[in-house]
Formats: sequence, structure tokens, C-alpha cells
Amino acid sequence: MPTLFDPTQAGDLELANRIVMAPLTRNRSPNAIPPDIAATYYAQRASAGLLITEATAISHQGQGYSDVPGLYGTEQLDGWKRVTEAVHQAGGKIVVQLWHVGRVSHNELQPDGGKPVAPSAITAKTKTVLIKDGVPGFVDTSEPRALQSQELPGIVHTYQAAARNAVETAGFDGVEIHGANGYLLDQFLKSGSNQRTDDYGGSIENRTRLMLEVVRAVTSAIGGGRTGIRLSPVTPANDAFDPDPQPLFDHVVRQLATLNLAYIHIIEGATGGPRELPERPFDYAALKAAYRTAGGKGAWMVNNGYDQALAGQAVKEGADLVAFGKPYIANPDLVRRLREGAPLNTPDKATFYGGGAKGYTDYPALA
Ligand code: 8OZ
Repeated sequence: MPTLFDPTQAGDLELANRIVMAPLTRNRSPNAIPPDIAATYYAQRASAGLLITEATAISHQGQGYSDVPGLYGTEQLDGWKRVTEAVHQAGGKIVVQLWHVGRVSHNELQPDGGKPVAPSAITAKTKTVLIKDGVPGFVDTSEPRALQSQELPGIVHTYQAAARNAVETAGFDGVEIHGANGYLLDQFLKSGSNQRTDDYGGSIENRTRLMLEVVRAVTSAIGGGRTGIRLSPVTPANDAFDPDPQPLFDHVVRQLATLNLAYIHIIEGATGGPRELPERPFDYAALKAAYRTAGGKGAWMVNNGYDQALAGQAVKEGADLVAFGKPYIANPDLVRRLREGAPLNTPDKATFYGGGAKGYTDYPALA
């Protein structure tokens, strides 16, 4: 019986253990360029089997928060190159999370101050982070405009270009497509945000179309074995809602099963919150069974609120990888701490979003 600490394979990625650093937004990348200390931050955490970067915008249009990084400019790719080199030097593996926020944005963050884009012109009841004079603050997201169907191939192409640049130029081991948490691809999946009447709205097949086009474009550029995807069937994050998530997500994973992905990353329950939502029931075992029955061979990665005991149990019950979020903010040597049953440092919420080294690279490892 494998444990959390045994090596494994996810597609083409050979991982030293089954502990993953979840993607964590940190808002420390002015002009969308990862700072030099990002290399230190990620390298400090390189004993994880896999590091997933913070969500990283594939285009200016895909930006929704102040000071989050991108993958669409030379200096951004150079910044990431410094990160991947430091992580590889420390013996780690790192993939970048490809992000288009869709409607979860603000005019001030968009090209020419324009409207954010979305499946439908429905404002998300959520907030984004704007940093003014160095001080982060939460503001309402702006009213979006509905994407025209002829704009969608350009977005698919942008995901593909970002994936290619990530691997070929920035030196990443692969990519994770951000299909979760109420951002663009999740907005298309769920009928609460998608009221389109073209081929990208209405039926489950239609709402799934954009995500699958993106996955196919990315895998054709860099290979399925270096591509993962993150999904959040029931999270209320960013006003995401679908009245009938089980058949929707069972369909999504059955379709993904044919694309030979490295891994499927599932957020169970509310992102960063309760694992069980009585008002939004969901059968995760059935989801995994749908994927395996359809021939899916990718690693099954679970996330949300895991501690040592719950993670050990998940691996016993057949999870291949367990992603830890907040514990990784405060514990660069989380793998060692979990293995030794050592106490964990407590993350400081005040320094999650924005700032510099404090609360970023200064959490102590065990002596
Ligand atoms: C926290 C703050 C801003 C963005 C996500 C990318 O939830 C995020 C995010 C999280 O996936």
C-alpha cells in the first residue's frame, strides 16, 4: 500500500512523493512579472512532489487582480525562467497554472479599461483585489460583456501559446489548466454564468465545449502527459453555480479521459472552506469512477482542507496525489513536517495577498 511519501508518476511527470503544493495567489508580481524572490519562495518548497504555481494570466484580457503574474510578455517569461531554474536546482518539479479570469475582473485591469469578458453579460457577485498605493483592497467586479463566438478561437489559441511558451521558454515541466473557481472555463461550464444560445451554451455538451477545445489545443502543443486540469464542481467561489453539477462534471471527466492528461485536480466542496456543502451535494467517488470507467489514466489529485490524517486516508482510498494550499504558505518543508508529524507553522492571513518577503519567504523550516 503506497503512502503520501512514496514516489509516483503523473503522465510524463516523475514525482518524488504524492504531496503537491496547490496554486496560491500571492499578488507580488507588479507588471505581471514574477519578482526575484518568487524563485526563493518556490525553491524553498521544492521537496513537494509537484509545485503548482499561483494562477498566471495567459493574456492581459485574462487578468483580474492587481499584481498577479502573466505568461504573455518576455519579461514575465524571463521571471518564470528564474523560478523554474531555482526549483529544478533544488530537485523539484513545477507546472504553471494557466488562468483566464473571464468576468472576475475590473475595468481598471483590462486592456484600454474595457469591460471584462464572459460567456454572458452577467456580473459576478464577487470581489477582486486592487492594489492602490501599495495597499490591497477588495472591490466589486465590473459588468462583463458576452464574448462573441468568433472571439473564442482566439482565446483557445492564447491558452495554447501560453502553454508552449511556459514549457519551451520558461522551462516549466508542464501546465495546469485552471478550470475551477468561477473563472472563464468554469463560467462556461455552469449555467448560472452561461446563458448562451450558440454552440457554447445550453446543453452540457455545449457548455463543456470551450474547456475541451482548450485542453485539446494545449495537449497538441505540449503533450497530454505534461497537462493537468483543475475543477471545482460545487464551489460557490466567485459566484459559481450550476443547479445540476453531477451530470455536468461526470461528462467533463469522461471527455477528459480520452485526452491522456497527467492529472485531474479536484477541489472538494468550497474552495478554501468547508469540504461538505449540504446545499450542494456531490459524489466525488462517482466522479472518479466516471473518469476511470471511461479509460482515464491520469493521476487523481484531491484538494481542500487536507491534514496529515485525512491525506493519509485519501491515499489509502486510492487518491494518487494530495494538494495542500494554506499549509504550504507557512511551511516550506511541509513534506518533512508531515513525515515526522512535526507541528505546522500558522499562516498569517494579513500577508497572503500583496507585500514582499514578509509572510512569503520568511517562514522557518525545521532545524
Ligand atoms: C485567491 C485570491 C485570488 C485568486 C483561485 C486564483 O481561487 C484564485 C484566487 C484565490 O483559483
